[in-house]
Amino acid sequence: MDLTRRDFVRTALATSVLSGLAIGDEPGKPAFPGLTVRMHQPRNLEFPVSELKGPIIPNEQFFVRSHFAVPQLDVNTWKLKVEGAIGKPLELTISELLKLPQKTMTATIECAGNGRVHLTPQALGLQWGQGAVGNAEWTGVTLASVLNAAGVKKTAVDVVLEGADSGIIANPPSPGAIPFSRSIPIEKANRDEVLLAFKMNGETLPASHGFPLRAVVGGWYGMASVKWLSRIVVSDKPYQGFWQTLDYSFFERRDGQPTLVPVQAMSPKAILARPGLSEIVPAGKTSRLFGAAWAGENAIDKVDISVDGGKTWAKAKLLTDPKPFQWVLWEYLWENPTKGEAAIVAKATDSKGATQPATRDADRRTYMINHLVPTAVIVK
Ligand SMILES: Nc1nc2c(c(=O)[nH]1)N[C@H]1C(S)=C(S)[C@@H](COP(=O)(O)O)O[C@H]1N2
Ligand SMILES: [Mo]
Repeated sequence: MDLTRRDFVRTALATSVLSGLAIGDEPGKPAFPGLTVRMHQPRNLEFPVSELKGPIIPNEQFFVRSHFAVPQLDVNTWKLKVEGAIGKPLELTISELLKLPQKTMTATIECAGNGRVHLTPQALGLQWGQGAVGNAEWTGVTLASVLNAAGVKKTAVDVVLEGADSGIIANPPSPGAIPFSRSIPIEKANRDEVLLAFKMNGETLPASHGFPLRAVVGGWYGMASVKWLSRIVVSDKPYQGFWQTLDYSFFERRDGQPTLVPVQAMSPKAILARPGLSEIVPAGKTSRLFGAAWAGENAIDKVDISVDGGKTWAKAKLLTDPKPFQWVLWEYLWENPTKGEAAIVAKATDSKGATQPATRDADRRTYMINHLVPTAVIVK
């Protein structure tokens, strides 16, 4: 079912009123019940993974990662500019975008810093636990269809996505106020898992998730999925913006030399939703271990579980169909646990055989955190 412009503006109004109410923090009253506050201004909120119920995370529970305050955009005057190495510069209104063929896609978005609290020594940056990740159904138009309308030149190598939000970053220092922006190489930009989305789980995109339009780059870490999209620049040179050089970059070894490259595709990873850290598990009974696993552009092949800190492994049961771009849910029935402390580890392997490393690779700096982390529980 396609969304018309009238529906869009109507639901958009309702959404902005609701989010307006949530902006002021009333003492003693959480503005976002059900999410863990990692930073108040700008708002950064984590999904408490123990609350995981089904494959789709409801909009109110989807983690929020924003570098600047939410820009207040009026959908009636908002336009998406398309410029650079193209035949014809465009300025698209929301009604023009809604006329392009619409597509709905389920995709997992994980922040590249998810799990940072597990790094030792402590790393700079938001101290995310396991919950800077979510899976939702996104509706929009493909970036390829917009690029097609603009007529991309043969010389194009990168597509820069720019948000309407901006500000000064202290560490590392930005050159004054800069907008949030990221690029996607032209090959990836033309793939149909790269959406410009105006709906999230069937509802108008909430303000904190990028209203009126955001990118959803299937299979990549969250920083590529630019929110509050305002401008697309097709570039004939590789883009070297702040958010993929000084920030969101890691060391790749080329000819033995560590070379900084932008963080892109998600690595395989499993998280344990239940039981939680230090939870008491009844001895001699059957306990259900439950969680999610994803592998970026690839599908999950299997999830292995260890209840002895990684010495022995057994296969978990996958509860949903493994597909690229979206997570699976899994469970494991732990029979007859014996009294004492136990360390649970969940390990994802993808369809290409890639899996999670036992130890942290320092070349990844403070991003792409998928080394195995045991969860200690008490059996009694
Ligand atoms: N314009 C803009 N887009 C952005 C960001 C931002 O700060 N500004 N944060 C990025 C990062 S780092 C992540 S992980 C995802 C988070 O998306 P969400 O807040 O909808 O969960 O948005 C990305 N898109
Ligand atoms: Mo992120």
